[in-house]
Amino acid sequence: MTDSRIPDNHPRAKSLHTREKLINSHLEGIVAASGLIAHGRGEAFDYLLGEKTSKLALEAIDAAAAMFLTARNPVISVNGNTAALVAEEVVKLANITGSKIEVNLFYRSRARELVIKKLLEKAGAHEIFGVGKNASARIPELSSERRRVDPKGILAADVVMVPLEDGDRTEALVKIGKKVIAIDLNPLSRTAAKATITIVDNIVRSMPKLVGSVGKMKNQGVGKFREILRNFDNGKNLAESMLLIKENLSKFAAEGGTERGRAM
Ligand code: PTJ
Repeated sequence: MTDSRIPDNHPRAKSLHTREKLINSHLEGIVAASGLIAHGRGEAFDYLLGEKTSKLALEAIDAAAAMFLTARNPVISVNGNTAALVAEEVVKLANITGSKIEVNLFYRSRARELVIKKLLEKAGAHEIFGVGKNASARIPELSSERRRVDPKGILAADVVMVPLEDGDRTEALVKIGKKVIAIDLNPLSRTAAKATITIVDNIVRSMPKLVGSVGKMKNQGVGKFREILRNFDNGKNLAESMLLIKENLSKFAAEGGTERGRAM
């Protein structure tokens, strides 16, 4: 474990605690070394997005909720970072949407599969797909370890949620007919561009909001879900997220560079 000396009144205490959680999870074998770098990239975009869930992200969250609620066989794909940061929310989302949970790793090892499975079970999950021999199917056109999927999980799914994904697999999943929901702070990433719905937000903020949105929407009719999905345009949402970054930069610059430096 790391030696936590983060004072509660530190202006970036929340972000430092998240980092510490990831570092500890890396030491426990949950998060890949590269997952720490991936988080740093995400943090950089979070700065530019103002470190809050935008109206655009809320629209994507509602569209994702509608997609879950119209899915026949939804699956939430979990990697190391997702497990470390939002294991409980993954289980809540799976329970409220009737989704399966599958472990799917870029840096796959038996030890990591098992430690992530254990973490998800501790968070309340009953059945975890994609572990060991169960990941016996292959996604065509993909050479990374992410090609290995569970025939009863991702392979059979109509909707797959892939938080913190690499672009290759998102593209491959879409090619084999899956609808893909991604969470990615980087609106410029290939994952963001290739997914059916991209939530441009920090997974730590957006997962509880997604659970809340499903809860609120759940009792509305399927007609309402379809209407939300018809009105959602992922390309437009991403383009507007890019413009939001531009507007934020203009606003930060107008506030004065040194003032900003104190706050972030
Ligand atoms: O656990 P494994 O073995 O499956 O490996 C997982 C990583 C994350 C290492 C692997 O999927 C990877 O290399 O991902 P990438 O290609 O670096 O992409 C990660 C994306 O997630 C980047 O575009 C980041 O901006 C984004 N990201 C990082 N942290 C967050 C995030 N998005 C939302 N919330 C975050 N907290």
